[in-house]
Amino acid sequence: MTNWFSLEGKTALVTGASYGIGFAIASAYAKVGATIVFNDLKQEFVDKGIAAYREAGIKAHGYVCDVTNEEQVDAMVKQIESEVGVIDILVNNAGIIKRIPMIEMSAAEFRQVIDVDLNAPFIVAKAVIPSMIKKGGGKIINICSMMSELGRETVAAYASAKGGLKMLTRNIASEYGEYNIQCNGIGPGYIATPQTAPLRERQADGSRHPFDSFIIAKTPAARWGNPEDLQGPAVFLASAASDFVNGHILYVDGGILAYIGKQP
Ligand code: NAP
Ligand code: GCO
Repeated sequence: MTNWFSLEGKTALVTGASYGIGFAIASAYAKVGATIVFNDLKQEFVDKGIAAYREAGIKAHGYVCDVTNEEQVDAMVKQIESEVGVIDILVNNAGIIKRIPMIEMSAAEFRQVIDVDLNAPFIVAKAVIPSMIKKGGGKIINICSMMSELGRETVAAYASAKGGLKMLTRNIASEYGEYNIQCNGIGPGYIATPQTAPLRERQADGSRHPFDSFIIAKTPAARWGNPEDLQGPAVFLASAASDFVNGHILYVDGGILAYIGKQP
């Protein structure tokens, strides 16, 4: 019986994976046989990440790289190819958010979010695709968002980037599908990580943050997601099980996008 979900012999680069969603996805890949490579902005975080992977029994390769910097990305990919091997699986996970009302947001702040959340996935995918073509194929998984489909107050830049990332995903699928490259997205719902910590902080009186209560009412699963909830879908999209899935955004959201929300 073919093990559809094995990543034995594959090298996976997960960007921004010292912790959070990226760490969970990379850890799952290691459990099904992949060699793990990740990057972060600072050596301190790379070192912490390597230690965290080691604690989980995983030997990870870590590199310092700002994914918005094309020169650094090209150099990192070349270094990975010579030190570890050709990248078979790319997860464009690194991302930032700035929650600022649009008319109070500077153009520089808007550009910074677009740079990390949209330009960088383009830069990194562009760097890895040529070797994937030479090798006969590969998998690219872009971490999209509920905001690839929905807007909300204060996240104009983030939603614009994640909406663009959905279409970049579809375009890479369209342009490189003939080279046996599958490019898909994962659209996580609201996941408990450092990025969403401000939305879950307890109030002074110990009560739930209003947004915390809102998300629970909007989610059929009636809970926030955990990074581990994304591991199975991420393995599916990185494995042979999804070789005919291309240009698809897989929403892992507990049902938010299907649900009008619980009556108050
Ligand atoms: P997180 O906890 O904020 O972690 C983001 C990671 O990206 C950090 O390791 C960060 O490194 C790294 N990073 C940021 N800018 C970078 C750059 N220029 N170069 C290299 N690395 C960079 O975020 P998360 O919650 O795990 O989210 C991961 C991805 O999932 C993001 O794309 C996010 O938009 C998306 N997402 C999150 C949720 C959620 O509810 N949490 C839901 C949907 C989608 P530093 O630590 O050095 O800053
Ligand atoms: C926010 C949250 C969301 C999540 C995620 C939802 O401020 O609304 O940060 O954007 O991070 O993207 O899918």
